[in-house]
Amino acid sequence: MKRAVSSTEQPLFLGLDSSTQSLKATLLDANLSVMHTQTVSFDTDLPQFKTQGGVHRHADGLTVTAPAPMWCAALDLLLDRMRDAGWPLARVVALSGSGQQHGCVWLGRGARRKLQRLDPRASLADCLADVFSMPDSPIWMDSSTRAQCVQREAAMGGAQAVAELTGSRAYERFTGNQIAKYAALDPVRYRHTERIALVSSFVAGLCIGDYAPIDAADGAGMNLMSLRSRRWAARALACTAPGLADKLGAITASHRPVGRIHPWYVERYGFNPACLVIAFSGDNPCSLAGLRLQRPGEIAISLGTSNTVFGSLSRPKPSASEGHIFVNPVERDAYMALVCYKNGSLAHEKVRDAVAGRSWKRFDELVARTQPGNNGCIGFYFFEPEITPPLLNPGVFRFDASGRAVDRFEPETEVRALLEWQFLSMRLHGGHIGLKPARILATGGASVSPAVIRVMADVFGAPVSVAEQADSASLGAAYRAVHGWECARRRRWVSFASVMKRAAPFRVAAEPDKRAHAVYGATLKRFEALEQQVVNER
Ligand code: 5FX
Repeated sequence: MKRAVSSTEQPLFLGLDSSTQSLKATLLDANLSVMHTQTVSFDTDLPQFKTQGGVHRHADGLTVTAPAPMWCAALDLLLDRMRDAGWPLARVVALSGSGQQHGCVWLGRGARRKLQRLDPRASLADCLADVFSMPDSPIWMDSSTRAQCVQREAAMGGAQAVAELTGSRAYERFTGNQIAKYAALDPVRYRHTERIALVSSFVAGLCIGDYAPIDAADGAGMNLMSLRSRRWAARALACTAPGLADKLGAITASHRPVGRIHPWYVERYGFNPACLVIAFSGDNPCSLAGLRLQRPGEIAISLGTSNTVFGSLSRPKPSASEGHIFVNPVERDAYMALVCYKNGSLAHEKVRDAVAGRSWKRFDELVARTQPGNNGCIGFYFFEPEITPPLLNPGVFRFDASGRAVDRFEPETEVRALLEWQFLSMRLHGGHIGLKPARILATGGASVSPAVIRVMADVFGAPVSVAEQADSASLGAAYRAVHGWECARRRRWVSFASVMKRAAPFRVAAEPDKRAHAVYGATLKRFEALEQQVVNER
């Protein structure tokens, strides 16, 4: 099976996306066209891990974890499916990947040796069954570290100081606060932990059979890295846990190779032994690459398990009140600003199931029966503790045109209220951190709905294009594999834009309606005041 790619064969590029609910793969040809995709869904394909939506929600309502061994089993199954479907894996010259951000994987003493000595006769799940010092990995949906956030912010000089140092004030889900919690809970386990990886760097490590460095874009979501120097910040490490720098390993630029694929993949699946593994990054940085956001004023709205709104920035202004600044994974010396919502697609589905008989078609028909502005009705659908605005005590709140709280809306009012809430909130909070769109790129499951795209275009007053492949993180990971490979091949920095010239342009799916946009402009102040009222009351 071992052989190099011959000069007559086109090189191929692979992107992996270890997201909250699934592991996906995207295979690209040399013209950047998608040849194949493949998905493993954690709940249904790996029922032995008993996840719901890829996670375990704990009884306190705040702790959310995912079983780390599941990510190994998922990669085994994904590779089997790629091989069984006849993917030409021997032609893959570079691969990269994406991971849900902030979650961490704790690897015990001896884990590195086990990674290095993967045995091609056994699965990853079997080879690595006992490498985890903490098999339940805290993930981005967790909100259980308020105490650690307060304590670490105080130690670092306050929320604004932390935002300026790391790009965000201390957030419950950010890795540094999670490490502080679990290191204090069980110091012995912490001492016996050899490496703490992010989900992204962990899966990169599975590919190279070694510990892989954390890339600067995902590293910015930890409250541990200096945003400007792209190194671990001594002040942030000092108030987290002893000896942490050694356990975290190095930080690398996102376009850099972290190694070649481990022989395990060559023996077992026929990969090309020369296949380069480019640093893995977070799902949002990878989506930024997948949506090829390049010009100022281009913003992305990703409608996934989390909803996010983000865009590229050259001069970031980290704020203690909202949003995050991460490192841009595909532009040198640039940044990205992001606002994240926990109540994304699951909130959307809950409302659909309650009033539209579990049907997206029916949901869209109901939206079409109402007018922009929803006759003054506004709702807030916090089924889970929320990140933006920060709210630990969930609940659903509805207000009629006179601002009176009401218990229920008619089905058509309810569906529009859900969409208007999501996009008005993005316009409000994204605007506060400088995300003012001239053009929007939409991605994620709900972006296929014309009703969703219409409300989005009208709320923002900007044309919306829809990514053809809803999973922009896995596509972005594959694009980053191309970019990293080009930089490595030419031994110099190559601009991402020049590499992406070959990719097909996005088509505009909705132009904004001026009148509808004016209605939303007039609604925004009222929306902001009601949101504040809801937050104050919780
Ligand atoms: C971003 O800060 C988030 O927490 C989420 O979008 C996760 O990355 C979802 F995977």
